Amino acid sequence: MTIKKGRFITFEGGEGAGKSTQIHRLANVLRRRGHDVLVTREPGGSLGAEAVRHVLLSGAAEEFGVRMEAMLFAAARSDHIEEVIRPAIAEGTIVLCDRFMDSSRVYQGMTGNLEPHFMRNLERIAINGMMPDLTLVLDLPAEIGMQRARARQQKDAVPDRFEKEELSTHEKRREAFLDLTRDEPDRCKRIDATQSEDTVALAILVAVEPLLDDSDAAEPAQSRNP
Ligand code: T5A
Repeated sequence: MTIKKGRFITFEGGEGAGKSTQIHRLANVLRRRGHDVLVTREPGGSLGAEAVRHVLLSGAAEEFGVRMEAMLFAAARSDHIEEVIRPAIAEGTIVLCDRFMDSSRVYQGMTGNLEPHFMRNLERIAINGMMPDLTLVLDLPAEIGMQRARARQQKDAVPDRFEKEELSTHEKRREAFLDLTRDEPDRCKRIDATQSEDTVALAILVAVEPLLDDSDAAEPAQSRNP
């Protein structure tokens, strides 16, 4: 009996960069190729973490400070990993996660000005060894991302806790994500998200392909169109 290899792929980037769109496209391609795929997201993805998601994105935790928010993101991440991600990977599933630890590094660490030492310790405890095999950083100017996010929102929807921040803050986050791709080039790949959805999907498939072992798949490849 061969043991299927689980994989852990995370999608990162600014608001409206196209992460959800591309995760679903990639999931469809991988499923057509016979892989077991789990699509999940942060903050959230498990019962406990979804409860914390509401507290964070509604802004209810904002008044308690960025340190408290960072700890809530970490608590949600720990629950998500132990309840959902680690068991799925152990079963040979390809887990695609919309945001993960790099969002904490950027949003709370970099633009939240929390001390690197504190952030590193929090990350180590939260992820408990569950490092992504690959992180795709969808990169585009913050202004375009915000426009896309606003266009998608329903007319009377209010921006969440993080969307409402200054454009200059979102630009700093873009730079911080790009720094990650330079600091950890083996794990983090930059994807030009200004391109059409189809072109971005193809670039993502090219980045993911080396991780895949189609002998793990249940059926032969049928379609390669992302
Ligand atoms: N956060 C999260 C932290 O601060 N710390 C953390 O540790 C974590 C995990 C999560 C918030 O929490 C913060 C970061 C975030 O602010 P969220 O609601 O989950 O918030 O939102 P986001 O992850 O930011 O996701 P968005 O929904 O804003 O954006 P996506 O998923 O990147 O974009 P998507 O796919 O929904 O696309 C947006 C629009 O653009 C169009 C789509 O059709 C859609 O309308 N689009 C394109 N248009 C043109 N060309 C393309 N190539 C396009 N691709 C998509």
